[in-house]
Amino acid sequence: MISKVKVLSAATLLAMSAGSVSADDNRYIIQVDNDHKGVVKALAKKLGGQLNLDANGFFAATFDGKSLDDVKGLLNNPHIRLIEADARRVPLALFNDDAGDPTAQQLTPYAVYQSQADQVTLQMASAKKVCVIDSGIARDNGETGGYNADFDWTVITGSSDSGTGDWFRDGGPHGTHVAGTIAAADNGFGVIGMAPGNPLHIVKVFNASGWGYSSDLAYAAQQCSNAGSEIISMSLGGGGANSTEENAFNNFTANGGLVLAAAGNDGNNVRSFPAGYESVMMIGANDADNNIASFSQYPSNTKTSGRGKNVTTETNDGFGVEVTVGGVDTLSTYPSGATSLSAMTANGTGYASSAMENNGEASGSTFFMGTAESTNSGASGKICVIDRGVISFHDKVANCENSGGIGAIVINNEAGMLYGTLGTANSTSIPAVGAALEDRAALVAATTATVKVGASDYGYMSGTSMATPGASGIAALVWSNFPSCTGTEIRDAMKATAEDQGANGRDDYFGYGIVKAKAMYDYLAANGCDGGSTEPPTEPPSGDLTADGSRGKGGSQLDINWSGFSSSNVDISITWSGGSFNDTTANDGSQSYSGDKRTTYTITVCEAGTTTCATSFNL
Ligand SMILES: [Ca+2]
Ligand SMILES: [Ca+2]
Repeated sequence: MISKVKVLSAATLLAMSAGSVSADDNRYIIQVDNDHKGVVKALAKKLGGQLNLDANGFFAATFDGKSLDDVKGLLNNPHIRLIEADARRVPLALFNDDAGDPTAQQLTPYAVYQSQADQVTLQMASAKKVCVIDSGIARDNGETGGYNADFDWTVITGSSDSGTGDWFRDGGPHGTHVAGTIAAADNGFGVIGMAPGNPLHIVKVFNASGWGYSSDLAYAAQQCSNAGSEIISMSLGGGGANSTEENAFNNFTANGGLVLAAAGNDGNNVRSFPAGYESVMMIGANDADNNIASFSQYPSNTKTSGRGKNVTTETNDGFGVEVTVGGVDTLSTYPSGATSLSAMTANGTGYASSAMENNGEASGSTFFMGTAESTNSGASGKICVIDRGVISFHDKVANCENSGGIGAIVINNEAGMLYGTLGTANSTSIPAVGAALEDRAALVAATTATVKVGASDYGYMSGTSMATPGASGIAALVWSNFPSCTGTEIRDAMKATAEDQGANGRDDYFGYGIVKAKAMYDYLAANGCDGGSTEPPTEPPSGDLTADGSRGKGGSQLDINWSGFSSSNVDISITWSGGSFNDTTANDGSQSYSGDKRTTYTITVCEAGTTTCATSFNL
């Protein structure tokens, strides 16, 4: 079949490098026919424009201090098709954490946006207590005394264990991180949980030096129940089923509760327990780009048991991963000062950064040093803004410091965040952070900046351990709005409304897909606790029509195929985080588009002019 490549319009293509839009940088896109581009460029230059980019059918230019209307007024030329603001893109991922300093502002982790938890309100009067069986929680604040202000301690209870000690002292940061993902308070700083301020019961079954046993979990389930919990969240697991343990979770579920546990982090198809019990909802992890996490275990939902002539196989959703939630580089709470984190602002706006070296905090005017291959007295007393390349990170930061610089920002020279260190022979002492290439223009243009590297109460962890409390928090959040539902009904609603990812339909990696809180809410509001007889609203129509696709040309070409359509044309709809594109084309079975290789697209093919469509798929 002949491959046709349709280039989306220039403006659409630019918009496809998805991400958040920043403040206006006085930079504009001017669409112009190529024959007259030279004339228009000359005009733009004459009127004070600085050319940023020259492309087929358009160019981009900066007009300092000019608004869009100003530029439209200035460039009044018949060969110009369109002038529009050139919005800044930060294509780090489909979903991003808020950038900033969590001691000064509240940061929303990406998984909250990805799962729509920010679109549903927790009803505290009917909140469901979540029992967190983990390594305890850090209640005391080591720095200032008093209680850790990231949590609402009036709604947190716990059970201590003679072997592991007090529930309110952390046995390693794991339990505190997990609890923050569920319920970190909405208090203006730090991070925010999926169900901020939700009641918790903490059962400490392991600590930094050891794991618990099946009997511990069976006993813990009873403690959860006795404390009035209706959800159990377990970011733990291991091999081997155990009937005492399974019975404990069966009972909890039969009494109307909901139990969730991690699929495991070995990146294989082994079934972990307790997640592998039918009564326990197994949670996998996805990343900020809607991809499955490489470590997320993917057991089949078919179980074989018995021997010889008595072999039986049984297929049940409960044996495999049921849904996923963001669990790669999850930002959450740590015990006081137990991790390190960087923060950076430029002209007062927070930008993503990575800690390179040297604890400290610096704030002042900026000085752009290029690649900083030598000292420069202009950097004295200032924050050095430095490009990656030519010499080592260490030597760049040393040249900044030896020039009198007080802090350093090293900007990547390829897409994405710069993660680096200054090496074991580090001789510098000023705080140094890495920055993303996508933020270069803003950082170079900024006149002031702050850089902070230091011990932090907030930091990152990755694992199905991070996805599980995400799912538990979302369950609590949505359930509080429909308190008469059972835990099993909440579990069913979560599956029915998850966003399908990976292979079409339920698959072993994603289960039913990525949890979407608002879709869950809408589904329960429309259909009642039992889901009613109507199809879930987000379930794509299906039939004999099929559509799929692949990526070509280094990932930037979207090759789409379909079959079973009877109309002479088909409607193709392409959506991505922050945009959409529609096209009607001949029903000849294939079509290609160019896109951005870093962006995930959802593609739907329909009979032209109808809502009869093949199941949507992602590229
Ligand atoms: Ca299960
Ligand atoms: Ca799937």
